[in-house]
Amino acid sequence: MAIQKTYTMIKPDGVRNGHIGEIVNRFERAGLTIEQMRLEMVTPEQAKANYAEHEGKPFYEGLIAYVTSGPVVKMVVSGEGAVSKVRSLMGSTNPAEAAPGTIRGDFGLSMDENVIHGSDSTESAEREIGVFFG
Ligand code: IDP
Ligand code: MG
Repeated sequence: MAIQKTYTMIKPDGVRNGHIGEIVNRFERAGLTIEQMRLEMVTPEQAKANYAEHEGKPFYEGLIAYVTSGPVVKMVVSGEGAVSKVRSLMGSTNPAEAAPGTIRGDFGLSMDENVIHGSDSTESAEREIGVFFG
């Protein structure tokens, strides 16, 4: 598999609950490289662009409100198969179903407060890196 770049973001609950160091550590231990990293708010424009595929779904408005509610850590991460590697480290979307040892399985609280976002394809990664890092 080729070297890829992906976009990943520690959501407001992950920052608030003190999981930044642990998550960055897991990425580095998995052989991934942190290329860019910023602690800051998500703007409403960034939130809508990132979650455009979910517009109109019942949870969409809550998701936008949540992800803009407090500081996040925005990252570009690279490495061999980085897109799927980050998704594996994250675990399933619903923390109740995420395996122990995954970030969501270990730290996730609910569908909204599920700690982390990660691009789901190389196409999404390219788009999301553009949204968050210009
Ligand atoms: P992902 O974050 O694992 O890629 P997506 O299906 O892309 O999952 O959904 C984006 C985010 O929207 C999820 O991380 C979660 O916070 C929220 N979400 C997804 N589905 C639901 C739902 O059915 N109820 C509430 N929130 C949801
Ligand atoms: Mg997704």
